[in-house]
Amino acid sequence: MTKKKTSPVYVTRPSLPPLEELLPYLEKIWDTRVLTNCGPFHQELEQALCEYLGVKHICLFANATIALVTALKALRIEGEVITTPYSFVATAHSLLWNGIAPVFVDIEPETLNIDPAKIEAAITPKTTAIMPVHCYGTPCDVDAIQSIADNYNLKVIYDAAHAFGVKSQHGSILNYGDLSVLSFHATKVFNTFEGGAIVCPDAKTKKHIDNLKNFGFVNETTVVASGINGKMSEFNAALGLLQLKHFDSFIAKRKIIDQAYRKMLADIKGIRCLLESVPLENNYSYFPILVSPDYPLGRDGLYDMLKTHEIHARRYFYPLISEFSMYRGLVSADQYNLPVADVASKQILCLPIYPELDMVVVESICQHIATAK
Ligand code: T4K
Repeated sequence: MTKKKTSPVYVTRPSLPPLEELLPYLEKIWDTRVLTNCGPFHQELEQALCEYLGVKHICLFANATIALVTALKALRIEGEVITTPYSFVATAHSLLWNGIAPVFVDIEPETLNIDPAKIEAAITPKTTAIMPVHCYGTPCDVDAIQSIADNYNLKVIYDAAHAFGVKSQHGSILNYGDLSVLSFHATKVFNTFEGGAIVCPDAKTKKHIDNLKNFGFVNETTVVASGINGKMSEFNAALGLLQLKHFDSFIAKRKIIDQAYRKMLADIKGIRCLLESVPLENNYSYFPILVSPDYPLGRDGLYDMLKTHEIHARRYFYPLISEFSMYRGLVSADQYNLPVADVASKQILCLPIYPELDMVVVESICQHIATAK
């Protein structure tokens, strides 16, 4: 028997269904010649996702970034929006694309999500919304955020790019706020190669968003808004239908890896796994650890050392969004305003996790971490 090749190891690898299962879907597309513009697979996937995720309405998109931009447009958000600096840059970029000023608020040390206790102080007469992120799929403090939003009449748009399938005891985490945005990018737990979606609470909002993602057309000759082309193609939608069939098994495998890491990393000085979050159903999308200065190599030393073994961990999210040149000048981007995020970004390391990751590799990663000097 040939030895299975286990390197290089990346932070993630996309899960894919068996290729032969895709062929009947492709045959259908070739037969009908319906390639895009909200065809049958697109409609079928929207329906299937509503049922699977336990949400009322969903609008598929070409990717999450366009979906975030469109979500803000759909709710006519303007002025200032409170958000987290500890995220992928697309979160804040979606605000700039709408001419909105981001206002960064620090994060909680345990969840690394926006700290609700610090939101109120950042509200000004120009504030119109809050855009929190369920970072790594860990739910934000949705009740605290909603209560602030209600008090100040603000909208809440969740960047839920990491939160596919996450459920609390009250059901899907995607049902909180005014809108939630998902990513189906290749690096996400549920992928359609590229893709994304907006989860919305009512049919009227869905219709409005569907118009916006199709240039603003409502019929052949009428354009009612300055929309964009954000549509998901039939190929991506067909792939999504197939991925959904395998999704539960992908998550079960991720859970085993998550638990193995927790066990093997438990007693290593200077290494802290983020708290196991408490939702009823987790998605194990990332495996973040915090590497404190008393770890012999420090965070960057560990990152480099793993690389020499062809293990490509990633520093999600370093640098903070607030450190990029287009945000650096904002008052709220000042490091003194964001002490918890600053420390987290300097200590964070996301270890490889994906369904096909061999347990032998997980063991060797932990061994490298444990024996570093
Ligand atoms: N909001 C949040 C909170 C997000 O995290 C993201 C995306 C968004 C919004 C925007 O969603 P989309 O518009 O993308 O739908 C990656 C992803 O490109 C990005 O989607 C993701 N967040 C972010 C956290 O990570 P990179 O630059 O780290 O990706 P890359 O290409 O270095 O990939 C990481 C590893 O994954 C590679 O080393 C190997 C593996 N990989 C990657 C791709 C693309 C594969 O094996 N196959 C692949 O096709 O940003």
